[in-house]
Amino acid sequence: MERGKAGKAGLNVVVTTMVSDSHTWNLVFLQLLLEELGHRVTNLGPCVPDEVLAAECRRRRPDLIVLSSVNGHGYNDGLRVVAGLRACPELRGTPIVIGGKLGIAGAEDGARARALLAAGFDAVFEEAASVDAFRSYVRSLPAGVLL
Ligand code: B12
Repeated sequence: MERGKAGKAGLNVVVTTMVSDSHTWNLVFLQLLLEELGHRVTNLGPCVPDEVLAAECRRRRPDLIVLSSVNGHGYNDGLRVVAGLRACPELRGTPIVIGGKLGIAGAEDGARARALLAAGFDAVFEEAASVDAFRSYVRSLPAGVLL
């Protein structure tokens, strides 16, 4: 689904989950949140295979890639997927973030987030409480604040 309500300013954002995850409302939530902030969102939907995700991002060259996962496999899926995205020369400098319910034991002590950052993510947002931090992160990106 692609919804282009925003004007020329703002970010082009790809919102997606990963191949193992069939949850959908997390993606709808993120799409609406980003559109409310004035950005243009391409929502790739659930269960996106790694190669489709990389191909879509290479083709669209978004300003931001947002991965969401809530099924408990997000940590492992994220480590694998970000390595694939960062291996594409066009996506080496693209902001890529991940969030949701990334494991099966809550947000833990930060070790999971540190490992995801080390693997190539620019930011990690665990659980619903991180939505405000995500909003601030988006506003901190060039063209992330609309005039
Ligand atoms: C509906 C649902 C399903 C439906 C999904 C239907 C669909 N088309 O979406 C079905 C029945 C298919 C399903 C299946 C499964 N589910 Co389910 N599901 C749910 C449920 C009840 C609601 C999810 C939902 O729609 N929430 C509404 C959205 C808006 O909220 P959200 O997803 O939590 O996202 C919020 C935050 O997490 C956050 N967020 C999410 N992503 C991101 C990203 C960023 C960047 C940021 C900032 C924030 C953020 O923002 C959102 C708004 O606050 C939850 C339990 C619950 N009450 O949350 C379990 C739940 C997510 N499911 C769970 C599990 C285990 C499964 C299954 C593995 C069950 C099974 N054994 O088969 C399968 C997995 C299927 C798969 N391949 O992924 C677990 C995950 C456990 C974990 N992570 O610790 C949960 C938490 C239930 C539980 N308590 O155990 N599920």
